Amino acid sequence: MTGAGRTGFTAGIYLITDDQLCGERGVVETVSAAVAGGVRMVQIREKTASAARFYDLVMRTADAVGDRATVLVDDRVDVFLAARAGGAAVHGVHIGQSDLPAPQVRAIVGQDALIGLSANTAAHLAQLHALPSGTVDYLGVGVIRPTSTKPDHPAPLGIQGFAAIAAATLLPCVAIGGITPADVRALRCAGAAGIAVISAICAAENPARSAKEFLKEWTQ
Ligand code: TZP
Ligand code: MG
Repeated sequence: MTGAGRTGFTAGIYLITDDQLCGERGVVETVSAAVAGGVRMVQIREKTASAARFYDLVMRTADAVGDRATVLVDDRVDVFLAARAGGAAVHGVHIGQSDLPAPQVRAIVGQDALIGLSANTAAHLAQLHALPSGTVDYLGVGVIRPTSTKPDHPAPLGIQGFAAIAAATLLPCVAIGGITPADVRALRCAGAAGIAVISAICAAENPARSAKEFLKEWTQ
């Protein structure tokens, strides 16, 4: 997975970073530990950092991850492109419904970058299915349960709501929002291609152990 290739979506445990929740340990060390514990996709998410700080964090995190996991940048297509231009092994971007439209993002990042899109309604799926195939590589679908990590989150879907979305698209669906290891098997049965978590790993005393707990439920 090293270098700038559209490596494809990797199923399994997907970590999204939060600088505050990582605390003094920091994002890079938390990501490293989580990847050692079995995380295979990492999304670097910074809602308040300057472009310069975000870029620096992406460079350092991608360097620490190496070829052990897929690395994505949240929202900021410019930061992703800059990191690639800087030689980092970053694989793509994750965008939301209020970010740049997916076709425009595809035009900017090129055919060899992964694009993930947040989607949680039938209307989102209808819009997506009207796009040329290959515009988007996977969906982030949630929230599953209420979560304080994203205070403005939409109404929780629960496992059944997630299953309905996953059944209505051929794209891989990553479940997100308020997920603990206890939910993992049910989500997998509901069609999840991945499990995205922030607080359960970033705020854990031992992120490697937490990642292993998620992975154990995923692989059982
Ligand atoms: N998008 C939907 S829920 C969420 C994001 C970024 C936060 C998920 O965090 P947690 O701590 O795993 O509930
Ligand atoms: Mg976003």
